[in-house]
Amino acid sequence: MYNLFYADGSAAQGVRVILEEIGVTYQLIQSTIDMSAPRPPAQLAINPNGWVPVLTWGDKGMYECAAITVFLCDRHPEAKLAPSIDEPQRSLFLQTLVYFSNSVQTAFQTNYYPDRFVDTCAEEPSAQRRGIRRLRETWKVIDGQIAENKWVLGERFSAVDIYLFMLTTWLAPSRGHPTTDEFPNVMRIAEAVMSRPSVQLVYSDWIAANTNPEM
Ligand SMILES: N[C@@H](CCC(=O)N[C@@H](CS)C(=O)NCC(=O)O)C(=O)O
Repeated sequence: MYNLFYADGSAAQGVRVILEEIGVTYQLIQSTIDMSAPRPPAQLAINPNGWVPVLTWGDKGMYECAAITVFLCDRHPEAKLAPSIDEPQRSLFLQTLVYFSNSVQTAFQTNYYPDRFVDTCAEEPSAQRRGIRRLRETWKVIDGQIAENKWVLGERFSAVDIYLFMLTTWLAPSRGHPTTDEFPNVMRIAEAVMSRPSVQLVYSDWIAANTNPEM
């Protein structure tokens, strides 16, 4: 039994999809990404940074979405969401997850949370613009890496495809972000991931708001 500190629109949604794919019992503990709202004390006890996702099981807990992803995939190998440590695609699995976490997510953060990257309010618009440019740069790298592959790892679906989908939902044209139209290989995988029942459940609100039912 897992507990997931959760907020819609956050990286906790990706972890929730993985829990659904594994088919394990879990409980959502409502948290928030609203910077002016308090976090549950039990969440802060594990992650003093205040962000989600935070996963707990028994008397243990952890944070960092990419680390949680690897942890859950390894703990539930029967779900076949990741190559095992002796399979050849393991290196690309780890490389892409860490790149998502430290490069693509940082580009998002530079745009969404510019105050974390610059010293004064006056510099924030510049950081936000750089974040948008960095989004283009990093998604382009991923698009090139995917090339003609069916999934990020080639023929095999994995948790890194779920992670990719989650990150695409944060692309906000209203903020000047690129759209997935600019990254056709990314878009192809995101659309394939979206048809999975786990994603339809967890992202039902996002899908209703962002897709055209006639398509
Ligand atoms: N590196 C962390 C970043 C998590 C993160 O930025 N979470 C955002 C939502 S996607 C959040 O909780 N923001 C509110 C806050 O930072 O207080 C991870 O990948 O888990």
